[in-house]
Amino acid sequence: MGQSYTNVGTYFGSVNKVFYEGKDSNNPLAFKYYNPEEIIGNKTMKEHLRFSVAYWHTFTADGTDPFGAATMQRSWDKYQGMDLAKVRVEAAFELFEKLGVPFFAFHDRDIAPEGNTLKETNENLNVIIAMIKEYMKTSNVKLLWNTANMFTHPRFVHGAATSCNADVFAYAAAQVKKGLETAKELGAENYVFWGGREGYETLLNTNLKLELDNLARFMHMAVDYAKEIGFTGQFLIEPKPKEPTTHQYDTDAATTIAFLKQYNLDKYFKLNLEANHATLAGHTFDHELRVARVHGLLGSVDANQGDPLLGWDTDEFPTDLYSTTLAMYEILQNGGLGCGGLNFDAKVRRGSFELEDLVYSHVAGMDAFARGLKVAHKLIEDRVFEDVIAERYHSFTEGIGLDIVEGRANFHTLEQYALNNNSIQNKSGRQERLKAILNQYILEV
Ligand code: XUL
Ligand code: CO
Repeated sequence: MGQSYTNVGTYFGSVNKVFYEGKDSNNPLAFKYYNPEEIIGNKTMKEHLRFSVAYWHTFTADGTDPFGAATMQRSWDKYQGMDLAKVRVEAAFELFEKLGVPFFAFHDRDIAPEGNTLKETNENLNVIIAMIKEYMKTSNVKLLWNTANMFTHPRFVHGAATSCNADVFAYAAAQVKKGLETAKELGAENYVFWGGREGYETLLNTNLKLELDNLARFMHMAVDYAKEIGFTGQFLIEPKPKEPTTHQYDTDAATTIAFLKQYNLDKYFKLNLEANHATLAGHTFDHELRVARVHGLLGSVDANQGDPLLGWDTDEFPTDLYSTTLAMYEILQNGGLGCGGLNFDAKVRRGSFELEDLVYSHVAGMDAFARGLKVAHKLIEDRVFEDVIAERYHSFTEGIGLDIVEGRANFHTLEQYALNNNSIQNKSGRQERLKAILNQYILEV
């Protein structure tokens, strides 16, 4: 095990391992709904939910915002550079263990600082990757995914794979090459692309066609290199409509699916869908999950929520039971997330600066999804919406509807039918009634 900088196991001070105590517990450091071994349907809660801690928000972020300085108080604050990077690994594995989460996720630059050259940067990474690998041997925690941060450094000012500068494209390729080697080395279950700066500000200086073609070329190169080194994890792409660029190329699930299909990438990629990105795109989270699901491309989830009063990506911990229930409904209908998981791409608020808040926030998110899982499972078991939907589309199971569905109808036959049919009758969609039933389930299951 790597060098210990303080006493391993004490970064979170008095916080002990978090256990399930049930809904009547007053213990803020206990799960009220997440009972990892409880069987729901055919799997345990732990297997269904596949929780992951995001390294960047939890161990790297300091609470800086566009208006103010860092606020976070962290027991690893006093270190710098590579020492800080090493201490963060120790703190990270302590928290994973205390929360009992099976996964974590990181960007390359979260775990190790950049050096003066790419070579130095990769050497820094190698040290930390080796340390993480040692820790993974003695813990039950696996890497859900890693990714490359190609948005923070000024070299990415015009993008990475969609930069107007071929030197930047080459640098980004080298960075993802290293990322895939890291994924292979640490046994990552997925590799994520979030197009941080892959978009544009104005068409007045942008060759949109070349940028999209280059983005696809870049992803094909990644797929080829993964094959070459034998990395068999799932490739994921994470849609987001705006922020940091005005027009992000991977705006939402539908746009991203069209891109993947246009460039023959859909057999290699699935989607990693984030709740706050969905709402920024003007969609609900469950809409994005449904769109990906019906295309067979639902891969993984960045579990968080936005603030409806703010128009930016606040990455709050998910506590909205409506959203977690409807998300779990889509995930269960998808037959689970396969090798994906629920990654808390979420940060404590700037005012929640104490170390314990990192634990409270994860407990809140895990409980909200556990409850969502239970409610969604019961809704499906009772066929609450399935029967309503089957009845609503009944007209497509017989007569002219069946002809349409089975490809026997055309504009001639349909015109003939319409001319002879003088009594179109619609039925109520019963939206409010259904929402009341959903409330009953959320409150009573
Ligand atoms: C940014 C975001 C990223 C990705 C990984 O909004 O969600 O953290 O999840 O790069
Ligand atoms: Co995300």
